[in-house]
Amino acid sequence: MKPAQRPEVTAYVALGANLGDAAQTLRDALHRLDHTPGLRLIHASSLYRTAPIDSSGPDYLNAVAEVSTTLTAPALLAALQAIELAHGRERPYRNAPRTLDLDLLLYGDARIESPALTVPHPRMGERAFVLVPLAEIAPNTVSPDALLSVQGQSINRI
Ligand code: PH2
Ligand code: MG
Ligand code: MG
Repeated sequence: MKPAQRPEVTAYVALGANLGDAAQTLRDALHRLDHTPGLRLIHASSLYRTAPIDSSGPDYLNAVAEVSTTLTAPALLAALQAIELAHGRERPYRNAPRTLDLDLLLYGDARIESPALTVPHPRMGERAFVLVPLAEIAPNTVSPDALLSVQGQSINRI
């Protein structure tokens, strides 16, 4: 008998990088997302150059991807971490500069609070580098008030 097919869920993933060739890294990560079993890339935002927030090092490049997935949220998180590792991600300390960061922002309308994963992402509402690219591809998920509240943060579409 065929295993039961899980329903497709629309999820949003934030991409960030500020070490190495960040633009190439983000493009490669989008390609890997689309080639992960159980995952399809639906939309990718533009790339944005952003000043580090609570972090150090060079400016970041950030983007957001919409994916459609039959993976559970923990399996999607594991797939994101595998792509980070493939790009040589190290975690010497919190918010350290990084070759690649992939954060799960939204997973359908799920609310998840486990030791490994909180969805919606707890800090997404405070960060222009998440809200602006998310609003580009999924305007209904971001309120005008939220966008106004991050207006002072430096972000430029490239
Ligand atoms: N990620 C962080 C902390 N600070 N700042 C910018 N501009 N872009 C990021 O992706 C970023 C950050 C933690 O993941
Ligand atoms: Mg992050
Ligand atoms: Mg992360």
